[in-house]
Amino acid sequence: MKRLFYAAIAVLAMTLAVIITTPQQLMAQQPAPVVAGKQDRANYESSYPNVCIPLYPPDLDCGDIEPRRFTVNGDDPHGFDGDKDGVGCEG
Ligand SMILES: [Ca+2]
Repeated sequence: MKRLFYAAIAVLAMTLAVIITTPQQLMAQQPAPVVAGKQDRANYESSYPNVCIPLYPPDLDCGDIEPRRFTVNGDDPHGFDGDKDGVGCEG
């Protein structure tokens, strides 16, 4: 009878551990969003509407960021679109 009691406690503890850790693991596996929500856009340069590029300054170069061939509008404060064709970091 004691063995059954300890087995039940062990199963209960394992079940609780799965319930407690599963949501954290799911959240950790989700990739970071490439495009921020509207309320988050204030922290990023508006010249690059499809990617999250930090505000200028500091000045960033293409080697400092991951995105390639993204839309560039307006004044392009980081200078990602050297040939002014509206596409940043083409190289
Ligand atoms: Ca360009």
